[in-house]
Amino acid sequence: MQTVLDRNEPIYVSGHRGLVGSAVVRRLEQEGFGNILTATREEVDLCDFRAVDHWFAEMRPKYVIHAAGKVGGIQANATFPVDFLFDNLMIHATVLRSAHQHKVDKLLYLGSSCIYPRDCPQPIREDYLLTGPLEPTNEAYSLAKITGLKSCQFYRQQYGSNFISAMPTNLYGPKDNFDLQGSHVLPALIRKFHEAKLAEASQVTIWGSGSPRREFLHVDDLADACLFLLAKYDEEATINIGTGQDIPIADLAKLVGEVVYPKAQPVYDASKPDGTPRKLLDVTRLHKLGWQHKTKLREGIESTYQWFLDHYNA
Ligand code: GFB
Repeated sequence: MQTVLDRNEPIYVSGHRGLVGSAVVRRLEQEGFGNILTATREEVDLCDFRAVDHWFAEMRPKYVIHAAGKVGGIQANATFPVDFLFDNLMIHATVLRSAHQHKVDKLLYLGSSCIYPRDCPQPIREDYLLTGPLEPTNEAYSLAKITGLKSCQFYRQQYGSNFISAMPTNLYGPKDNFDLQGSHVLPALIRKFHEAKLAEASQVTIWGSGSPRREFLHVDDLADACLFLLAKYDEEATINIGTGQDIPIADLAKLVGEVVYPKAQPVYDASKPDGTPRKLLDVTRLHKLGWQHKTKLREGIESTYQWFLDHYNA
């Protein structure tokens, strides 16, 4: 079945200022959607049921792409589990409840590849969910995102809501978080090599051993996949979104160094956690539906570094 998306109907993108939300808004504008609804945290606190319900009653979105969430890298997740659990639980509980009560036609909820068990077989298929223990460094965030995924399935079972969920792999791109304490690895390495260039430093410190492998999808590709799924996917099962290729952190560091500042050599800080050894997504189902990513990793790093230079006065 295909949902014929009416570009004139109101479509709400939560988290529109963030890495994912801003990419989704850019894509919707490119596609000619003329009624994109967004709300700042000051306009509506997504952790406040009454505020969200009042906003939905007033704005009456027909579609929702739910990209809002409290996100962060391995260190932020390991340091603030209460915040990552509570904020993300509330953010999807309020939005899904109001989406149901105010008869949203279709909602797409975005999770994360960290929902899967730490040591499950690779590449990770969607049906590996809840088959083993989670990675401790991001267990709180993962539990919150798993309940979001399951909530979409329960609304479908109990009320027939067309709420779908997708699990993206690690993302990067414009409007990423470049703060060295809270960010993910790719933007952190861009900033670290950039600062090494400014200081003419000979080394850049990489956390952990460099042996974990990660898969990286450019956020513009994710936004394209979101529109694709909003139009073409109506199933209860969650669906992975990724590139199907991963890279050791050590090779990522070399690649970022080549793009930003080849003179600095990576050195490894073993006191920092490695986190999940690997979390490569199986994207067979998405490929069978007809979607493929476009942005190659090196191109994506180059364009993200250019965005960083144009927008981030580090
Ligand atoms: O991207 P990252 O912070 O999160 O770390 P995860 C990925 C790998 O990069 C880890 C290493 O093995 C880090 O030790 N790394 C090396 C660094 N240098 C750095 C650095 O300077 N900064 C950072 N941040 N990492 C996240 C979850 O896990 O994945 C989130 O915590 C979310 O909840 C996200 O699911 C997609 O990929 O390990």
